[in-house]
Amino acid sequence: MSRLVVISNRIADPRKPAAGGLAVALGDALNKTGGLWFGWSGNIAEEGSPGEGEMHVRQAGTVTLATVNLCREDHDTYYHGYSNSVLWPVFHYRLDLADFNARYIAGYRRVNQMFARKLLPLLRDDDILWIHDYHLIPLAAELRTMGCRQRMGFFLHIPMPPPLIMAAIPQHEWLMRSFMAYDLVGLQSEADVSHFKRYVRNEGSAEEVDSTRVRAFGATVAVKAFPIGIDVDEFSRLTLAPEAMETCQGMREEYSRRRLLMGIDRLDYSKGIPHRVRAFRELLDRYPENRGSATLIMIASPSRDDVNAYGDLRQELEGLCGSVNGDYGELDWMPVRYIHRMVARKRVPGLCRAAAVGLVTPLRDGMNLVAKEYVVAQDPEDPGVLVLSRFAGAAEQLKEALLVNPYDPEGMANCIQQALQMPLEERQQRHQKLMARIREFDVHWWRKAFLQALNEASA
Ligand code: GDG
Repeated sequence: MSRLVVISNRIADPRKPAAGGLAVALGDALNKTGGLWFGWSGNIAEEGSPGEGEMHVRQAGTVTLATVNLCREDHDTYYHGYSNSVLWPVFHYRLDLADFNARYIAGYRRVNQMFARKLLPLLRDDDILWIHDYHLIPLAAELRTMGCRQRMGFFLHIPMPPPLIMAAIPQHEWLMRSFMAYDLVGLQSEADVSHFKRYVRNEGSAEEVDSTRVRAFGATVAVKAFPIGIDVDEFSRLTLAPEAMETCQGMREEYSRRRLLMGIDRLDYSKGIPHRVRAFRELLDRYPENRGSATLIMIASPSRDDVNAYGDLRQELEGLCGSVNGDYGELDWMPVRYIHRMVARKRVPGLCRAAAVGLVTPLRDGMNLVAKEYVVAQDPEDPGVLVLSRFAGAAEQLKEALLVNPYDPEGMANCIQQALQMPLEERQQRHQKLMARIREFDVHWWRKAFLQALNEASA
């Protein structure tokens, strides 16, 4: 069996419980092949020079973890700059938030070249490389230039934008050509696949070789949707563990006279958090029977605080929550509970289970794992209702959720009202169907399907 090499911006020790579903799934695959995981250490070396990072290699069971430090300039341009101030906003359709600073692309290329240089001596001839996410799009092309002939697959965790949005990035053609150095490009949804194919058709005169492979810019690549899943068994276990049960019980007691609605996200402008508060306000306005009862718990964990757009978002959200509480709150009822802190992973399923409505309303999202976690955490006898944005990749799979348009506060308020009033039998039926699909397409399915397609693509 070939050795698996995973490359991602950040790595996690797959043996640690805090690692999360993705790290565990990748860890399982790496363990089977005695694999290598390569990425940034998370450390910034204040003394280092651009394009030069010290590498550390250590063993975690059968898996080798290799990490590279970044100097301040590389961190600011590659990570904060091009990855999070160009690719993240544009791929989420937020051209207004993109900062096309010329320093950023130089840093992005420099770090990808450095990663390729550091990784190359660690590789064996029959390794299979699986590269993750928008930070590392050109890595395969850099490795190929250095003579690397191993099989290489790429998975994009965020959405692929339509061609005309992609074209706003000054280096769009270079970026899209970089994808062609892979044997397989995996995307989250069919919509993403169609955007990719439209781009290469329009800009690269692509020919379709078969249903998955396209030939463009002088190369052939397989492009396919692999909607990422969660580790259903692990999340179910977490849901029934004492910490989650206590959290759920505690919430139910504290809010015994209320109906709970819940949202949990990283505080990111793609997640539509202010839109959710506006829709909740609309709910209280249109359906006054919810006043004194409906309570929105919003956990928005801190994220990328030092990028400007995130500070603005935080202020907007604080203002919105304050105004709903000020306008509608009573001495014994606070409509919105907003928590800008990370909640312990063990408590997340308990929060989900206590909520009658799960609000997952991103403006654009590659997949959104919270939608799947919310469903898995429910009591099948008395499940809550998932209200899901049609702009989340998850909406392609989770048709039995109530699908909403987060830009339409009235429509969203009507859907939330429908969720709050949904009869038990309908809730159970929807939950059963959602659960079956989430279970079938879990994170292990995702990993196996991708690796099998990569084997086939490069056969
Ligand atoms: C990218 C893509 C795609 C959130 N707050 C807390 C917390 N979380 C956990 C959730 C969930 C995870 O973080 C978030 O996953 P998402 O999928 O929603 O979002 P991104 O971080 O944006 O991830 C996304 C994903 O990659 C995978 O491909 O689905 O579209 O953007 O697991 O539960 N966990 C804890 N405390 C919190 O406060 N412990």
